Amino acid sequence: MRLLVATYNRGKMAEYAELLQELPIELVSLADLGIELEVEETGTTFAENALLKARTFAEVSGMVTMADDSGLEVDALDGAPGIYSARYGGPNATDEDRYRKLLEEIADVPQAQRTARFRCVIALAWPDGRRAFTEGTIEGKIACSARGEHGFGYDPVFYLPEYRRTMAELPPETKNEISHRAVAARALVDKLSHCFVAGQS
Ligand code: ITT
Repeated sequence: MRLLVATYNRGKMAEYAELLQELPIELVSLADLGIELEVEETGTTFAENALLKARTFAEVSGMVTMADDSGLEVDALDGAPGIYSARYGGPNATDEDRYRKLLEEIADVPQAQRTARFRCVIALAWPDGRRAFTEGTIEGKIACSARGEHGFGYDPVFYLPEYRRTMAELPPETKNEISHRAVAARALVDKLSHCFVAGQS
């Protein structure tokens, strides 16, 4: 079986290559297929946006396709940037612009109230219309300044009290054991393994 991992985010792609390596399937990227297509994320939830991406690319490729919609929910901002995490800071913002804007916005929020979580919803879409979802979260706090070189996105400002490090300070193997994406990917591996047992493709 071949599975299309539909993301243009290189950080996500690298993580899925590790997270899904135990599956006896060939992972195919959008770059492998030469697909360049902008999917407008018009949904109001992570699940809706993940499904929009997975269905669109399943239709275009004719392959079983997974996509994730993910982001950071900051309690002091009532859950923002949430589904708008990629669009926070405007269309030309870089990852660094986005986390700097976040740090500025909550500069006055005290330590105890800087709680946040990363959320990842994976949608799986078959060309015949079947679909499945998995989800993962990880709780943490927004740091006062950026630290660390690993990972991507908001990782340098996402502090894990248990590890006393930001996500970007953790080795990639550790992030891939505990992250929101790791939790969602493990559930996906379980679901896909059942498909194999059931003889589905
Ligand atoms: P695709 O839609 O092509 O997959 P994207 O980057 O636009 O790529 P999303 O719409 O799901 O993906 O937006 C995710 C946003 O949340 C984006 O700004 C990421 O940097 C951030 N994000 C998601 N997972 C993250 C992680 O593990 N660490 C840090 N930031 C993350």
